[in-house]
Amino acid sequence: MSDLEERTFIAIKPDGVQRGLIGEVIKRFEQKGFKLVGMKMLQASQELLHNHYADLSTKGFFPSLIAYMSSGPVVAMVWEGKGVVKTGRVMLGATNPADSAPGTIRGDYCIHVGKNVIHGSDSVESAEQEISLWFQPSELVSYKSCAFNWLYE
Ligand code: DAT
Ligand code: MG
Repeated sequence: MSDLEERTFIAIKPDGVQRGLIGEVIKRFEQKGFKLVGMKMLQASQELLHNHYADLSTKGFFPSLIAYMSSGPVVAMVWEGKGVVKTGRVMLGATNPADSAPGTIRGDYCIHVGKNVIHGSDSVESAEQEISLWFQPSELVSYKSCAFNWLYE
């Protein structure tokens, strides 16, 4: 797979949806130059969230994290492009908004780690796992068959 086809899983959390930040998040990734290859709005099930955050299951904040993530609909997305996993994390900002730089999504739009607006995969491996957890292959598009050349290819 070409490095131009790297993919990451991004999810706008329930607080981001409630605060009207869907368009702002999409705008930032789109204008950066990444390609949207999958998107859906859903109310995440307990099972899905337990799988998604399995590595945090022993943390004290795990129950409140699951309750928060299931408190309303989320927007699940897959974005594609060179370095999208790492750059996506930079665009999100640090996990704790107290440490997130201004100009990042978390730095600009939140103040509490328990309501930090957005999720992004932290490695290529976890991105692949999260994408397969949240999406069926048929829900993702490919730009390969397009009759035009993408700007950066
Ligand atoms: P990230 O979302 O930046 O990958 P993570 O994977 O360590 O961070 O944690 C997942 C989410 O869990 C995070 O976005 C918010 C919540 N969380 C992390 N640490 C927390 C803490 N100390 N208290 C409350 N919630 C926390
Ligand atoms: Mg994480």
